[in-house]
Amino acid sequence: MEITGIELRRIAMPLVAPFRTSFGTETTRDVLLVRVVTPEAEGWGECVAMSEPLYSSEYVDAAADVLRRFLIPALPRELDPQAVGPALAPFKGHRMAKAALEAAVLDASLRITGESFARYLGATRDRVPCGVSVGIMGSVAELLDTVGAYVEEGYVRVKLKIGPGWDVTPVRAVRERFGEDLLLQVDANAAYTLADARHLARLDDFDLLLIEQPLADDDLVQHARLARSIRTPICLDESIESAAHAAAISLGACSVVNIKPGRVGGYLEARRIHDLCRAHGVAVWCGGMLETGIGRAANVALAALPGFTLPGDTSASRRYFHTDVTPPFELDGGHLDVPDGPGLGVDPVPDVLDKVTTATEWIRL
Ligand code: NPQ
Ligand code: MG
Repeated sequence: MEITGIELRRIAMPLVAPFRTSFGTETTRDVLLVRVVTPEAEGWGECVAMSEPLYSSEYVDAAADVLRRFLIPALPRELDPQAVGPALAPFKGHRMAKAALEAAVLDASLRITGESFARYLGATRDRVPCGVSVGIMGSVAELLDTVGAYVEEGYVRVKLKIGPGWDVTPVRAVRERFGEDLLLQVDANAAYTLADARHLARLDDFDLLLIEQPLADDDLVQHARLARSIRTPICLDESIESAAHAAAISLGACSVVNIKPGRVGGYLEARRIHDLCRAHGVAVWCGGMLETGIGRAANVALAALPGFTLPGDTSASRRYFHTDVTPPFELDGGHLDVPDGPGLGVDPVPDVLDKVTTATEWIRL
């Protein structure tokens, strides 16, 4: 099956509430969608880069540029998901752009063969338990209200975004209000240095599942040192960009890995990291990048693999958006159903998609 052409579509999705992390505040999700068209089916991929290079070096305009200038021209005309990674490998980095293109090829291919993402990736469950990521708030009272509402909705695990000046106090307050049975973890998005080790050790009192990315992306050696001076397990996010990086585990830099398909260059690399970690008895969970229903569908499929033993940031659509571009993902007893239709198993709703689209570009192959 030959690819006819590829559409790059920019959409602007207003968030239900501003999302504040240690690196900034977002009010609108600026998303690049990739649509691969063939005579028999089309496939969708979502690029998770942010509009600014604050989480990683990637950003949406750069992703669109590298896709149109280098990645799409290098793509084999024949629709073959396994061939995408090798064809794009000569181009360094730009993993989020590569992941979106590979996902779109994979979706088109699976829609033709009738297989779901979940089945193709090797999922062993038909629903996944869901966690929620809670931004930095203006006050502890506001945080407790927000967490309370998510717990009411059924989320089985809560992750608090932390940073210098917003760490021990909010974590203690949430632990005291919601009790020791609440599965609780924190995410610093690289906001600390090893000089903060004694301060971070104060979080040991709160029985956290893990602390995610306390130090800078490239501070693997310091993460290994920090791991020896705090009891809370360290989970890496930003630091792990490939299966090769996941070998950081063997350095003692972390004992848990957050897998985000975009960050590591695609769902196939994500599966390789899963397999590696599983073989070493290292827990993994599926991260989130405020995806629309398109990226969310694929993440939920990935999270259904057997090594994903911790709840992911695979929240319901309404956590982020009043109106999703697909039929909304909704929590049922703290779980999301894994789509089982061909490919992603969900389709964008044309009217909604048109309303949020800010630009489209057609690239003929
Ligand atoms: C994380 N995500 O695990 C990220 C980072 C993050 C769900 O906590 C716009 C787009 C804003 C992507 C803010 C969660 C974002 C973003 C934070 C990703 O580190
Ligand atoms: Mg993170």
